[in-house]
Amino acid sequence: MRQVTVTEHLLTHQSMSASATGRFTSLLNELILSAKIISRSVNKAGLLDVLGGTGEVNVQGEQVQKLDEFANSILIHRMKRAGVLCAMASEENADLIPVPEKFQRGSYMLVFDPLDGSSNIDVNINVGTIFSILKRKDNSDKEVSLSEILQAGVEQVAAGYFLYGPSTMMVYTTGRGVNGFTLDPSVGEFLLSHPNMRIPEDGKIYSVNEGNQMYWDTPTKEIMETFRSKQNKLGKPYSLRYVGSLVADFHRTLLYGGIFLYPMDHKDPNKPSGKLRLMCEASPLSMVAEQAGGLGSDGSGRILDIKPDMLHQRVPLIIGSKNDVQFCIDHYKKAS
Ligand code: AHM
Ligand code: MG
Repeated sequence: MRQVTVTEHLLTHQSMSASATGRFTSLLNELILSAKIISRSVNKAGLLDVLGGTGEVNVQGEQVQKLDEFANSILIHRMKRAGVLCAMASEENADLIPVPEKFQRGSYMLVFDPLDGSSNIDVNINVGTIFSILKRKDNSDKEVSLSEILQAGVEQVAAGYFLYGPSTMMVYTTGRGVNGFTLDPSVGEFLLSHPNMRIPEDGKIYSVNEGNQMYWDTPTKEIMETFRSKQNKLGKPYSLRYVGSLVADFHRTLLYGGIFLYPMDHKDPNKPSGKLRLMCEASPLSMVAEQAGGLGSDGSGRILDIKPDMLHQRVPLIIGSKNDVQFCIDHYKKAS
């Protein structure tokens, strides 16, 4: 069977678009190269001096892992030079990352989580890179302002992730379905392995950090109780799977169906909130979910409709099979 590389797939896809300029392909190609470099280091993590923390705490108040820092610097270094971006934002950086004037600039903006799930890296569990691609609304030469990147997820031009697991995979969408590619390390190419991915409409798996139960509100507790009892559509408990790496938990949900939840909690009693970040985690994965026939919600509406007020805004995230997510939305509505 003839195998299609991600570049071939991109070019075929792009030639179908009247506004194609090749710039988007350049962007994705540079992103793919960055991911290959990150993948190489993740695969050898136990052999290189890259395990453990740097001793620093990032803008999210979390320990920075050495591989977090490595992945972040690779992405910033390469993507600045791609010639197609005007700004970036990373989960690891407090502020917008402008593309300096000395580099060629374009109108795309890239938001990313360089190494999602990195607290798992020392125990050799899957991690990933999540990306969201936006476009600047006006074509001015002025420096990009923060408000220009604070766009709702519905405005994303493309979104997806790289999963560094037993195989390295790239899953992405440009708004015309979702395709998955697997890195063949012997040829160094991502090959189309999962064309036109679809999330089953119903699932049998729920995925949540059950250890947070005491911090949930009543409707959230009731939702989880439904999944783990006979009160659900299966008439028996759902299976529980929780890796603690969003990309890995999402990827399983995309393939097998079911639901992933990181609901709002009251860990900080003065400030109930979700944990996951809207712009670099929830929005890109919700675009993938919707394009695969699933849903991404904060419990009341579509994640993709939320316009961020801040770069590092956090949201509750309920994502996966359409009917499972809808059940949660309906339950929250009934309870309100
Ligand atoms: P991060 O590794 O980019 O900081 O992401 C946060 C991670 C997600 O990958 C995962 O879904 C979640 O945090 C797990 O959180 P918890 O340990 O609270 O269950
Ligand atoms: Mg993350």
